[in-house]
Amino acid sequence: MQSWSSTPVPRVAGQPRPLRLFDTATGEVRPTAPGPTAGMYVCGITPYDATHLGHAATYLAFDLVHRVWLDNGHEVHYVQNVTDVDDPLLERAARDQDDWVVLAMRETALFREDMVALRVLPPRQFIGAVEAIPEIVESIAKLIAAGVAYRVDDPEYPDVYFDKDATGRFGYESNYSTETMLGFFAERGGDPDRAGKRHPLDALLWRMARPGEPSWPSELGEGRPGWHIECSAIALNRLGSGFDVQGGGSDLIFPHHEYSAAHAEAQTGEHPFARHYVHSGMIGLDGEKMSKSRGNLVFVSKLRAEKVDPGAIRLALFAGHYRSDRAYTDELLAGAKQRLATWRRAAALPAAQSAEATVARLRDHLGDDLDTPSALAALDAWAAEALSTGGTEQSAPTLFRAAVDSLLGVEL
Ligand code: 5CA
Ligand code: ZN
Repeated sequence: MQSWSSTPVPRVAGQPRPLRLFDTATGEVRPTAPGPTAGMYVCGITPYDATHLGHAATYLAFDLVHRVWLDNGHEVHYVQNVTDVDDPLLERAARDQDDWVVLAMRETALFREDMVALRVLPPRQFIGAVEAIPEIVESIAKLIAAGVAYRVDDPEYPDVYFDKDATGRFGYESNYSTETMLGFFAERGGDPDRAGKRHPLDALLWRMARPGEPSWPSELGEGRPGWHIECSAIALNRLGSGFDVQGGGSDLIFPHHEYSAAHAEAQTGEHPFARHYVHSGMIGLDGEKMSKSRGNLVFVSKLRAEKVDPGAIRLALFAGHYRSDRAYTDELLAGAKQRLATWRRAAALPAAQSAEATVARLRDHLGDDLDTPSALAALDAWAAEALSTGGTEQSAPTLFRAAVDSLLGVEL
């Protein structure tokens, strides 16, 4: 698929700081240690509705990872998928008597526009599930050949499933108990009660064609892919085993990222699939997780139509830590607009006190598991002083502006 256009990222004077991130698998903040090229895969949208602020928060968190790595002189090989065929998309299309292909294309196009407006740096490869079907089929065939995938005993629909114990490490990514896994599996697209499975937690790899459902011919028989194998194959084929960051919202910790990793590791025999599993918290509205199924959504496109500055949307979402579940409120956005206006006034001054120590603090905070609340506070302090006592350094407002642009993606 076509990715989206990039905005330039200015170089910022001073010393970059390496990036440490919380890893779900080990439960600790650890240094990322990319080579010259850092590899990142972030799970993309299922395009049946517009991008809401929860999605935006997740892509903005990983945009900061991207930017901090760039600041450290790494190239970034960023890959993102689009789940452009899956049950929720087909269900929405059926409900609205819409063509699922057209629905997916329309919402993906809107997503790209939202990402450009929010100045999210684009993935190098933006890959749809449909276009990846041949490579997904190849992955599934390898799992069958390795004896870790099997067909359910159903003559009508002999779907292919994955033996969750294939690697002997199942559970290492989420660290959840079997009971917790079973709960999330049922809640998040799994089918614990499917007759003929060897274990309730075995996951679907290939669904044989059903009447009225889209399907593709393949060596596995006419059908369509399961969800986890999609991201597993797309990531593995572009980034290889042991890439730096596998990312997404915390609702993907289980089952999605556990199985994506297990599918890949069972094929390659290599561990780990990703060196860090990084998860952003859930954005809520009115006390509940913002989600398409609940319908309690604030869309990025709606805020854009209301002429809300995308910089204010970024700052509203950066006001809380990326890992914390947090609420979106009108007050949060109002506060972000005010902060943006103050920073703009400070950046427009002809001269100010030095910004070097502030930029160092910004880098320190971002390097420390993307601590944006502390980073924003440091920038607030500089702006307040610049606007009150000020200073005579003419390059200071320019340095401040470049650092906010490059590291936070906010244009002043
Ligand atoms: N297509 C799959 C991933 S392969 C999917 O989960 N799509 S999605 O459209 O439901 O979500 C897209 C991304 O936004 C995922 O990373 C998901 O974890 C994240 N996300 C969804 N809802 C929220 C929310 N309320 N807050 C923060 N992130 C969210
Ligand atoms: Zn995914």
